[in-house]
Amino acid sequence: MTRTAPASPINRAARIPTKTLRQWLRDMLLIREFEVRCMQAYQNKKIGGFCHVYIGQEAVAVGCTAAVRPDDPIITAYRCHGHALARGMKSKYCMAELFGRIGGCAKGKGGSMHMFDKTRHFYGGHGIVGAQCPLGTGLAFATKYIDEVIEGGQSGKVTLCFMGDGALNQGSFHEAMNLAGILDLPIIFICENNGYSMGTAISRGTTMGHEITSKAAGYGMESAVINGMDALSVFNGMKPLADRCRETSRPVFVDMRTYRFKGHSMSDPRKYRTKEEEQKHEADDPIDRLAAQLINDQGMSKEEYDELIKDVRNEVREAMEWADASPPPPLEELYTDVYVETWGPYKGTSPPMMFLEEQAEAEAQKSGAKRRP
Ligand SMILES: Cc1ncc(C[n+]2csc(CCOP(=O)(O)OP(=O)(O)O)c2C)c(N)n1
Ligand SMILES: [Mg+2]
Repeated sequence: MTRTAPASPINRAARIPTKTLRQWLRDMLLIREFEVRCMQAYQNKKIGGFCHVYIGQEAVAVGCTAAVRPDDPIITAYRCHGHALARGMKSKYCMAELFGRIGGCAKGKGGSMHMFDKTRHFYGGHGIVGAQCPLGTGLAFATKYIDEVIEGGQSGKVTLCFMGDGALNQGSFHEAMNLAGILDLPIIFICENNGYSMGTAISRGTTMGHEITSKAAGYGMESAVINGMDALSVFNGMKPLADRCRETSRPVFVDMRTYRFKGHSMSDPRKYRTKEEEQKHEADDPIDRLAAQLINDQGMSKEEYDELIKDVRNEVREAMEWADASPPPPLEELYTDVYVETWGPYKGTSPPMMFLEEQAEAEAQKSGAKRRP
């Protein structure tokens, strides 16, 4: 399956500070390195269950996250390591979750498909195709309700709800789109359109697969097509949509054109597409593209680029060592965090180490700042 994504406008990098672009490049390199090591760890049986890597789609999570505020909620499907890292989850907690260890963000009980970081307003990681669409709609409803009804002000947050193109045919997607439209909810549905739902090409499984923004028209919703293989196009396309969504509290749908370089999951022989097709897309690597922009237009040296690569390699190596040293969850954990024990806000039985460590770090920083004259 070969499709053409919209061309990227030439060098709009100038408007974005070099420091920011370099951070995006680091984030994308980190995701790539993380996923490559994750595939190796899976083959070495360090990771069990299902595992879906994000290689090729890095520009989407990084560019979209950069277009919103850190406290705007994000929710996604099961291909979720990249989004968690882009939102700022430390790689060691993400890797420990994949390893099924107690140090993981969900105490090792969620695994690859269930990354979650409430402190960073990252609400998963969901394994059921399309399940996150109504949940994302609920998040948008909650922020609007808090802002307008409880605080008595104006709705001021934007929820990003990512999904794969396979979700387009789920009832939950359409119910969510309808509700978001009728209730004027501040949510952006981002369809990471990589052209395949497992081994089914979009043209074979989805009506109007060549123009999926037509789905939004039925719900009276603004929509856009964005080149997801270019971080700058993602940011420049998403930023005005997010700003407008925040201001007007009207939902948006985005056809984010992208491509996954690897199989659907670790056990996919990719017989449904040709080597030539894969090579064509791999030649349009979003990381190479941003690196070239930084080197050619923003004065980044080859040495600086190599340094970034070295830096993320070290970080992921340390994350793997940390994850490996973390013990498996004790048996009693089987019975916790399953049902609410009492009515009221659910607090969980014991917060994950990630939450406790980061809370302690934040408190130490606060008291350190107070002590300084
Ligand atoms: C309701 C439901 N049906 C079927 C599955 C099995 N399944 C897992 S992933 C997948 C394909 C989803 O493809 P897409 O949404 O395009 O996401 P991508 O893998 O391309 O990121 C299917 C059918 C599931 N998890 N949930
Ligand atoms: Mg897909």
